[in-house]
Amino acid sequence: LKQKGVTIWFTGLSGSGKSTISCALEQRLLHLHKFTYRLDGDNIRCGLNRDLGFDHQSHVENVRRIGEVSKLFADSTCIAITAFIAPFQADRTIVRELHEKAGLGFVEVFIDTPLSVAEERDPKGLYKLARAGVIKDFTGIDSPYEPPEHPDIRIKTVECPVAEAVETIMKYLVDGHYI
Ligand code: GGZ
Repeated sequence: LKQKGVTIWFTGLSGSGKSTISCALEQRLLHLHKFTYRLDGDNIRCGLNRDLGFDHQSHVENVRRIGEVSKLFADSTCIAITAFIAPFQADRTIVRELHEKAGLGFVEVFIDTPLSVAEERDPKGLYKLARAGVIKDFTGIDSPYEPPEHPDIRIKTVECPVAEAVETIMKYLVDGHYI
């Protein structure tokens, strides 16, 4: 007997809404008594990945480690939710293949918010610092973000409220028998 878990992999710019939507999804799943765990900057970049910065190689290694950890959570039958920028397509593809080879679900959710909107929101004031040159290698400003061309789910936050985004993801998970 083998139960299967799944990783729900959010990707998008800083300030795109990954944290907000992934937290709301986690709450929805927890209220349904689902075994769920969310990986984000607070519990990963402060611990396991505290040796990593934001240069190209650090983004690659950050995503590689998060991919391996989320796979372990999914392997334990958990619904793993990850909320990181994960800027490079090649690295996201590697993580998908890692899951698929292990027979685990992988659902890529692109939080599709234009840079202009994310920069306007600037919840932590980081875009302002990046524009001023105080923060270097900031994703979207002087470091690239490669949007997924074929995400499993695309959420356009400009036209889609948080509750609706959560329902879209829930429907995908139920219809695909992930949960
Ligand atoms: C991008 C940075 C940077 C630079 C600090 N570039 O909006 P936030 O603040 O809370 O999320 C961003 C977070 C990015 O970390 P991730 O682990 O998600 O990135 S990645 O998957 O790309 O490796 C941002 C903050 O850290 N931050 N400096 N230079 N984001």
